[in-house]
Amino acid sequence: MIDDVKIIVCGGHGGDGLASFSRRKFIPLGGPDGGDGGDGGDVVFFGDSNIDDLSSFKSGRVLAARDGDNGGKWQKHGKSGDALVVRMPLGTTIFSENEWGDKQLLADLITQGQEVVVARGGRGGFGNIHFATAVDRAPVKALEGIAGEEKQLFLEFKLMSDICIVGAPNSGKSTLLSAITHATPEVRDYAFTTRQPAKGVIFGRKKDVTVVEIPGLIKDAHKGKGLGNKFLCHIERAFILIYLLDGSSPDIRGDYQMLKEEMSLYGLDLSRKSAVVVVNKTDLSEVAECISEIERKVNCLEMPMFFVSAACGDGMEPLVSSLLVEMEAREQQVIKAGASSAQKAIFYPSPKRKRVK
Ligand SMILES: Nc1nc2c(ncn2[C@@H]2O[C@H](COP(=O)(O)OP(=O)(O)OP(=O)(O)O)[C@@H](O)[C@H]2O)c(=O)[nH]1
Ligand SMILES: [Mg+2]
Repeated sequence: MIDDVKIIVCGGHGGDGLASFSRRKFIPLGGPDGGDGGDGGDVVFFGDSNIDDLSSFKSGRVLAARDGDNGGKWQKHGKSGDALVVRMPLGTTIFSENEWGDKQLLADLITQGQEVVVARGGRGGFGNIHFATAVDRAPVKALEGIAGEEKQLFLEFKLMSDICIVGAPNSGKSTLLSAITHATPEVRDYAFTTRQPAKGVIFGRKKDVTVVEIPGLIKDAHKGKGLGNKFLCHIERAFILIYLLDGSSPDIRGDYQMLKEEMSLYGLDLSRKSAVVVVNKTDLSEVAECISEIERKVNCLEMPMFFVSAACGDGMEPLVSSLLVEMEAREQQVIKAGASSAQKAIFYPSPKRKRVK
């Protein structure tokens, strides 16, 4: 999965206006008839949920829209250049980058069908018919088209998910993902089977909920150990975090602390996320016998804790319904927040223009 890429976008060049004079039979002194150039096309990014990531974009690639055609005789307006519409995965943040590497946020593509113009096409030039005056009836002046905008863009992709599963390697993240969604990630009994984020969907009563598993985290992932911590960026957009712990681990408390530490070292803002702790592999007798001991060791007072066996499907029902209830509550909050921000909308009337007598 490619998470970031640099590309160049160029709006189309505006077509040139034409300086020409009417030379029709039986119309003497026909006057100027040069048409305007067509406008250059825009480069437009379109949010599309069918695109998975940025892997179809090569770094340094140039995306250019069509130029406008030049104006023609007989006041013919040049054809405007077609816009270049580029389909982007949802979750793409678009930054413009200057030559010193400073980035400026342009837009966040998060909804299906969202369109953002990232480079405007240049205007077409005027033909000489615009310059005819009472004094100068035969102007030879026509304007050239203007160049389209050219920008270097930095695109950053973070998965759009509602729930994200984090855990140590082999804790059963993929097994849990396949138990609660229709996804079929690879499950093996060795570490780092999952090397890229895997996605699944819980078909909810009102709304579908997207669940993502990110590759396993180990101590010092922030220093590049294991697969590193770069996948943590995909947690940023999730509403609920599942800390998945392997109940049969010799140091379950250490595993939990490690996950929390790696996330805080990455600098994630977890304050606005809900979290649950899920202890897996309760089908093993050594886990089933120590449930209260595990509860005491992990001691995650502030979070609900679930005991499940992802492989056998035990404990899935309460976990999934609690996740769906939490998601519905989140939805309501978002709707309320949207309504209150709409109430607070400030209307700035444009100042009245004074009439000059
Ligand atoms: N006994 C038991 N084994 C489980 C359970 N869930 C997963 N496993 C086993 O644990 C091993 C790892 O499972 P995965 O689902 O691949 O674990 P993961 O966390 O996705 O691992 P990575 O992708 O390598 O980080 C496999 O051998 C699974 O069969 C469970 O509930 N009970
Ligand atoms: Mg896995």
